Amino acid sequence: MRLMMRCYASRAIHALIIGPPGSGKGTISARMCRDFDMHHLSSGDLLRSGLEDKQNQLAVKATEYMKAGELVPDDVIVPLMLSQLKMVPEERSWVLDGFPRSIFQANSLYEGATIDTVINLDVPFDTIIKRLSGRWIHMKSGRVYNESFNPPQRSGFDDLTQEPLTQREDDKPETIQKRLTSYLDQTKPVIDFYINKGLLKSFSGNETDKIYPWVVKHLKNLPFEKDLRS
Ligand code: G5P
Ligand code: MG
Repeated sequence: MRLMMRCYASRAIHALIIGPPGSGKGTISARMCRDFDMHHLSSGDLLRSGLEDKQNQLAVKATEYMKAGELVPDDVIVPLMLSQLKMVPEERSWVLDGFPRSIFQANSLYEGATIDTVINLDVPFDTIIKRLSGRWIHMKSGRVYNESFNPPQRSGFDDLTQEPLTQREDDKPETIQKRLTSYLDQTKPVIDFYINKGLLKSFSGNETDKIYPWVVKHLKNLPFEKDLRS
């Protein structure tokens, strides 16, 4: 199945995945990377990996915002993400997870890159709140687990490295609430931005396993792939 999906694409796919905290952006991006051979760039993972280096000034500046469940300022995140994107080889497909999250970020990205599609995950907030309390992550790689949905093979340890898993500081109930509020205030307008550009595709539901096959179908039917098949 994986090989078949790869040869549908006549050129690299440039996709964004947006949605509220805990909507499954990381989980679905990982599956897209597996099935479509894409490069995954997650703004949250990049910021968290920088936090391990206490000399990293950017990470130091970002920490307080992340802990508080607020968005990191645009002047920090935009240069970080655009510079990371420039490092991806031109022929490579990519998915940007968690960026952009403000109209300023969306405009900056629109000027700096071509986007083929924007996948919007529309998952109810009560579902999200239940999921996040059971989330465990492998900090270095960004691999995500969940106690009920996709548990690690050995409880508390990463499947590939066998290193210990941790819980995110911003997954505390009070911080989750703040993240949801900042999503409504700052990130929801980004949906209208991409509707106006004709790029948005929304997927609604409670279960990633039901949403993902629709995402696959959508990616396989992007216009440039149809051209290849005709
Ligand atoms: P992040 O790291 O981008 P959020 O808040 O956008 O954080 P998060 O929490 O990473 O998003 P997600 O990636 O959408 O969530 O979801 P996920 O990790 O795949 O799934 C959540 C949990 O549900 C997991 O345990 C998963 O296994 C489970 N799950 C998935 N599907 C199902 C299912 O069907 N059923 C069940 N039962 N479980 C399921 O950003 C963090 C912070 O960084 C800063 C901000 O401070 C932000 O708060 N930041 C930015 N600031 C400014 N601008 C930006 N662009 C920024 N990007 C990051
Ligand atoms: Mg994530």
